[in-house]
Amino acid sequence: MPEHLIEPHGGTLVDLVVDEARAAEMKEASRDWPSWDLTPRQICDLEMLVNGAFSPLTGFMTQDEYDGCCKDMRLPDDTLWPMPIMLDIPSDIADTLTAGESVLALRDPEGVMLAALHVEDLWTPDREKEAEQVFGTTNPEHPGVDYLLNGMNPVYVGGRVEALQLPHHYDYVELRNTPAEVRKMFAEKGWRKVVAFQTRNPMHRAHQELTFRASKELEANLLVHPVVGMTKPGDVDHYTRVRCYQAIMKHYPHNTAALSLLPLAMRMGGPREAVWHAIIRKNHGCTHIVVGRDHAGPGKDSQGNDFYGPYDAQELLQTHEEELGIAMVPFKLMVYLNERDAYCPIDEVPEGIKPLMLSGTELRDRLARGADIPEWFSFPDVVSELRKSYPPRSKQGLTVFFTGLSGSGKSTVANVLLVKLLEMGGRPVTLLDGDIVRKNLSSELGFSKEHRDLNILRIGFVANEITKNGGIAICAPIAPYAHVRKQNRDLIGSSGGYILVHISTPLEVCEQRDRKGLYAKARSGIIKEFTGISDPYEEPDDADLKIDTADITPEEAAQQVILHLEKEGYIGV
Ligand code: PPS
Repeated sequence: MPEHLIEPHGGTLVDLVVDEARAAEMKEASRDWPSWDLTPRQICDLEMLVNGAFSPLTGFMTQDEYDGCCKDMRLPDDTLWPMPIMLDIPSDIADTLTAGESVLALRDPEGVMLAALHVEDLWTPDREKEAEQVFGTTNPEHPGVDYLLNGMNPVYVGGRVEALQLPHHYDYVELRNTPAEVRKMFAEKGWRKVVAFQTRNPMHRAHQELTFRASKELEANLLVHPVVGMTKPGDVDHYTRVRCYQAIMKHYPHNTAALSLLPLAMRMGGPREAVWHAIIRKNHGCTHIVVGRDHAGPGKDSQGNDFYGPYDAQELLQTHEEELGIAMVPFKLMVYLNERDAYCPIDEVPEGIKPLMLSGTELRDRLARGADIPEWFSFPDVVSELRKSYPPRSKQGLTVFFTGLSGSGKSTVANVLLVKLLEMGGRPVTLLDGDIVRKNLSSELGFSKEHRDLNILRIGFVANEITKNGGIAICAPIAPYAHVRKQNRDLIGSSGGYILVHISTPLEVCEQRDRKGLYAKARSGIIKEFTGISDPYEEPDDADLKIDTADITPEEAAQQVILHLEKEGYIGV
């Protein structure tokens, strides 16, 4: 793109924060306004609107703006804007509003009023159509489509926004800069040409090589501009990533590169999202933006097919860069050449040389095993940050969740396991036995399905906290229902290890043992809703281990669990 078309330090910036007098007036008037507590994604969108990152937008889209944006990426005045920015609300809140009259107070989750929305439009969108137009698919395996179809409220409300304040952040405050602050920083540093690097992943050597190469080729400074709002579900958390970015910044020459965090909620919209990212970076005063392979890609569908072609984003942005006044720096995948100890774009690999790469899956696997991560792939200070957040399995927290009938031997085996793990040491161990939980955490609950589910979810909540913080939780309730066991697995599995042990001792054996005399009472009807007798037990089909204690000792059963944990890497030397 010709240099003269690039506008250094961006164009006009929107600022939606009102002055003190207007703020006082709004606070007074808000007593009569209906309120809406913003969702995490809406808070991100609001922040980007208010601080001017979404310039020229001055509020949430009206239907006209939305229709044009979805259809052909244009606002009614023909301005290019590729991503719909709407406020979605439930019908009961929408029913309290009148278009052209109402003002809606927008509040954070604690109820603090951040802004007012002057309601200009209210409508129920056709979200399948929106998905097709914006994302090119209605397949909910696309995370942007999933959020749109399954995570949003049914009514959209559009109109001008007036803000009292920006959403407050307590983390990395010095790195969270508004577009105006970023432009000011560039001006103070004398940076006229700045290339932005958008990322939602930890940065390794390939990223450093790519960005350094881009800056050198353009003779431009570099803004490392990672997204810390919402990214793709399952991504590395932003605390870990920011520590990695801080580490990598030391690997650029002094005074050539800066780091700033962007509170954007990504949609993983590939090509359209690349255009959106470029507008946002232009608003931050950048003159160039790096767009690599599969920019803002949503991953593959369950058939293994990509939603977009690897270079679709580059192609779409290329057609609009002149109009936008920010130049795209297209980059191919960077690979390592061992023979030359150097990185190069994949299409420039000399014949006969086999390039080296490490996939994200391979990296995660190596972290989980505590295996070596080669220096050609990542800087040791970045790897050390990742290792702190992703310790090997033998140092991760985990939950061993026993399920089985009353009298099946759960508690006894769980107690032996507790002792064996305490003998081994290394991690704190907590036993959440069924009976004990019912005396404390769930003392007011009975045995209806509703109460049993609540009991199991409470146990899951506590076990998750223990697991998240690196401890071992041993749980031993009956947990007769598969769907809540599954909910616990999903929750805890994202914090550490989760092992489901089905103590499958047959009902006849449990009843014969009848250590507490409960089966006799259940048979004679004194105890109602008794699991296995007058209440269901759904056998797990997802158990990691199945142990029948009819013919083995509790010590032998506990050993089976320990050997399984060792096999899975949760116990190591
Ligand atoms: S559940 O279904 O998971 O919430 O049950 P749990 O919290 O593990 O509680 C089971 C223990 O409570 C005693 N008990 C009963 N069990 C099943 N059904 C009924 N109706 C019932 N009433 C009391 C029983 O002692 C269970 O302990 P365990 O250790 O399983 O024998």
